[in-house]
Amino acid sequence: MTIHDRPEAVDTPQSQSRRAFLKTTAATATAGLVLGAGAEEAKAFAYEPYPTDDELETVVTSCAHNCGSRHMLVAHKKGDVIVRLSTDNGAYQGDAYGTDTEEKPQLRACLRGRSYRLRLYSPERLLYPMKRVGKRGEGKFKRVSWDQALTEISQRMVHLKDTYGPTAIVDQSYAGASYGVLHKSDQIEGLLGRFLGLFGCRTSSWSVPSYQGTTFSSRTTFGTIEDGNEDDAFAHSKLIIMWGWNPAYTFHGGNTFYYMRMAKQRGCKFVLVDPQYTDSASAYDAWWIPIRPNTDAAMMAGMAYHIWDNGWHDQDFINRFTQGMDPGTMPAWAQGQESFQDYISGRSDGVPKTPEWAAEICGVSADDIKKLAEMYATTKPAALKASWAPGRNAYGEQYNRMAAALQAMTGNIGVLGGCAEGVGKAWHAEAVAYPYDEFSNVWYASIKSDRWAHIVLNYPNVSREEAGLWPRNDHLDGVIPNIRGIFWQGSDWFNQLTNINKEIAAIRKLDSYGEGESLLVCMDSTITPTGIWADYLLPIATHFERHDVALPWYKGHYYIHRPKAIEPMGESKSDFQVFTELAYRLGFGPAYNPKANRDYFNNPDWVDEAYLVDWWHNVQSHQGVTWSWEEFKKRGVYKFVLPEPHVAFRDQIEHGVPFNTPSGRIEIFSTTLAQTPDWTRTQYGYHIPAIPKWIEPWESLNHPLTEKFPFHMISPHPRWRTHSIFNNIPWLRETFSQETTMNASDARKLGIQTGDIIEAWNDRGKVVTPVYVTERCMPGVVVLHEGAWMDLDENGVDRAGNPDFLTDDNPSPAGAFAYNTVLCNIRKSDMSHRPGWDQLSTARSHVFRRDL
Ligand SMILES: Nc1nc2c(c(=O)[nH]1)N[C@H]1C(S)=C(S)[C@@H](COP(=O)(O)OP(=O)(O)OC[C@H]3O[C@@H](n4cnc5c(=O)[nH]c(N)nc54)[C@H](O)[C@@H]3O)O[C@H]1N2
Ligand SMILES: Nc1nc2c(c(=O)[nH]1)N[C@H]1C(S)=C(S)[C@@H](COP(=O)(O)OP(=O)(O)OC[C@H]3O[C@@H](n4cnc5c(=O)[nH]c(N)nc54)[C@H](O)[C@@H]3O)O[C@H]1N2
Ligand code: SF4
Ligand SMILES: [Mo]
Repeated sequence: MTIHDRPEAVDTPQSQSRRAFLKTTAATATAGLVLGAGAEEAKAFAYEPYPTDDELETVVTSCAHNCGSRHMLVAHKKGDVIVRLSTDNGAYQGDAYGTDTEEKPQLRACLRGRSYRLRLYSPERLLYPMKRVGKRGEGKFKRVSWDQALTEISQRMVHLKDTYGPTAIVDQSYAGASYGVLHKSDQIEGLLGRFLGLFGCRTSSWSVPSYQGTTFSSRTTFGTIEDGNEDDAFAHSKLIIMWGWNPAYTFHGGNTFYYMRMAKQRGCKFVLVDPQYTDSASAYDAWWIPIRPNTDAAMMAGMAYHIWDNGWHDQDFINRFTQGMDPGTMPAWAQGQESFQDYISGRSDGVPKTPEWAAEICGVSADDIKKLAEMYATTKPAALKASWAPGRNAYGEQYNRMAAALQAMTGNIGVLGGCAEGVGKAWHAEAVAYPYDEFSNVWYASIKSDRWAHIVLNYPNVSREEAGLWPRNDHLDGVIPNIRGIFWQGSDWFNQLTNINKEIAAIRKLDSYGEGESLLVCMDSTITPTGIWADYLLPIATHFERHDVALPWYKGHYYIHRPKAIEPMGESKSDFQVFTELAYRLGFGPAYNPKANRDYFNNPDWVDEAYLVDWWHNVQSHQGVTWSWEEFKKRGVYKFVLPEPHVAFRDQIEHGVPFNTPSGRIEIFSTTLAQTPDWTRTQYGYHIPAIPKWIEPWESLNHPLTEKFPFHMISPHPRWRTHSIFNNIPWLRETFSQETTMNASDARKLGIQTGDIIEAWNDRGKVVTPVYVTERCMPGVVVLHEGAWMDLDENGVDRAGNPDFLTDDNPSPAGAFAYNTVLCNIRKSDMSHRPGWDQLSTARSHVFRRDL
């Protein structure tokens, strides 16, 4: 039985207010018939659900999660209930209402942020600790006390560590609670890593799903991931190439779109290189160049060829700042080795990477490749913004390195209006209020994040390169972890990593070890698809219910105060409270949370405040902030005003400061890669060439496998969700739905029309969705957004349409997650799509609201 066909409606706050609404509207209608007599009733309707501002208390805070930005939310509350959310209107920093300038723009929330109240009070909200009573994945839980949950978890942890060693428990914290300074869930700086490290049992997860290939490229080429400009720099570009970038959907900064519009008004031209025509392209009237997914590095190689062929490159820049762009910039120790130009011209391998050569691979005509190359090389300054999605691919690192080579050969680095972005982290925020010390990133094994299931399934017959095992200098080097436990904190990774069916098989293997020999813990504010697979669910207070400071996401120069806007709902606690209490039970409480005592579990406020005050003092001394902590708390947001737009590598280019690479130059030819003798001894495991190269991915539209699976599926990030967060929000689901986008000619061949239900499948899994037929997606490509809450039927088909049932966990050499390297087939289906969450988990809070 599904939620939707329950005989009695479930009593949620929404349904209660709806009933109240219906009652009062009925009363109003009657009152309207007998004028005057029903005035009392009508008044009740006018005031009840919508209290006026004078009756409400206003609290400035920020939105949260791993969404591409960080905006202000203003909570208007009555008592302890948030009844309305609004956002920055220019007034909250003490400026006049409406202030919104190029130098100090408003931090206005998007549709997700504005609907946050529905997440806060959703029926999926976790209010009590829960313990699994059914099979893993079945979704059956019962309420237990905190004491019982933490006692059982700590006992099991000790047993697993004692029996299976210091690598038995995997840390799968992720970015759900990043971008706060105190209550963090990051892989390295997070609260879980320090907790498990001090406990002495931790396998960490080292690769980042977002952009591991890009990180590798940025670090290799520039020696840093801080290769980004602040958003306002875009307003100075004459040409912006959105390469696999859709800022109308996937934010990479809070005001990117605003500054790009400013560029447009000043005459900037826009290009989109993407298999789909996006809303960003339509907003800026961009020239759309549809490209076969995964073939970007080939197209870029063709552009490099054409730029050299016509002498449009910036030789002076190349000579002064790069290593290995051409034979003349090869280091003395590598004379005679292959430079980038040797490769592009074909001198080294006999294959000139001409636009014609590239056209065969990427499906873009040689003429268009030439035209774009000319535009990019001859328009100054030009921003080639090579986003992460095309790098979220097999050999994705090659695409990002190739983009960096183009940015460098045209001299667009360190220049206002240019762009060196790979990862694109810009202004440097003071990120950690909580102790970040020798205990913060202790691990006994570190694996590529999405290989945990492969390791469990094949243990102990797993090679270090299959696991992506990070090298160590002690007896644990090369030891494959015997994984027996997982902590999910701030992550819905079971739903978000690659190849979910393989993860499910891994859970079944853990089951086979017997009750008590494995442990799955999920800490979250809502019941999630991952939580469904856990043994214990620990309810976590949201950022409205604990004290913190919000950080900008990659771009932006401001801090937003996050007071405790309301008391924690139900029995929820912050992650920090839970880990501290567990640490006390395991014997290292004071070391874990040095400012606290054990009372922290019940009274966290003064400790949190003490950490935040220390952090603010740091900010004051490092960043020239003049406000006191009290002033910051009063005003709610501190916006820095920079003397000029922040442009990455300006100092290197204008003042000769060396790049942070071994040679001090932009390394197109990488010193480190050229000098790596044995790749199997690195975390990467496989050979990576010293210069960027086109390498055929293991699945693409050029592959013979298209006989069986003729469509290439890409899975971008949705506008109406932050990954999986907000999937359960009715308002947002009304604006967009989970659907597969496909080209009209493909649909015609398959007899499919918009609104039909289709199934998409490959050897790894099958999903069901409605279809949207359009010319905005190129033939052969289908688009399905990531983050749908999986919903398996009895045959193992995902009726919700989560693309990670089709993705592959194969490791790309530099660690890129190959989310967009997927072939599949499509057909019309008579199975139903289940966009909501049909599976009734007994951990959903409304079950308890009703029963208690
Ligand atoms: N097919 C496909 N899959 C993808 C991608 C893709 O492009 N295609 N993209 C990948 C990328 S780039 C990413 S970053 C990942 C994201 O993967 P995840 O990080 O797993 O995704 P989220 O849905 O953001 O999950 C974060 C979870 O943290 C919880 N949370 C939020 N705040 C807190 C808190 O304070 N404490 C605790 N304990 N929990 C909290 C949220 O409720 C949510 O369940 O997805 C990846 N998956
Ligand atoms: N609304 C929203 N914003 C977000 C997030 C979110 O979940 N929701 N997540 C945030 C996070 S954690 C991340 S990592 C970033 C991700 O940011 P991005 O990686 O930039 O975003 P995506 O949405 O994955 O993809 C952007 C575009 O790349 C195209 N694309 C896909 N594959 C290819 C390819 O092979 N070649 C080319 N040329 N184009 C391709 C897609 O069609 C899409 O239009 O977004 C952040 N912003
Ligand atoms: S972009 Fe992110 S921080 Fe901003 S309002 Fe939307 S969800 Fe919230
Ligand atoms: Mo990401």
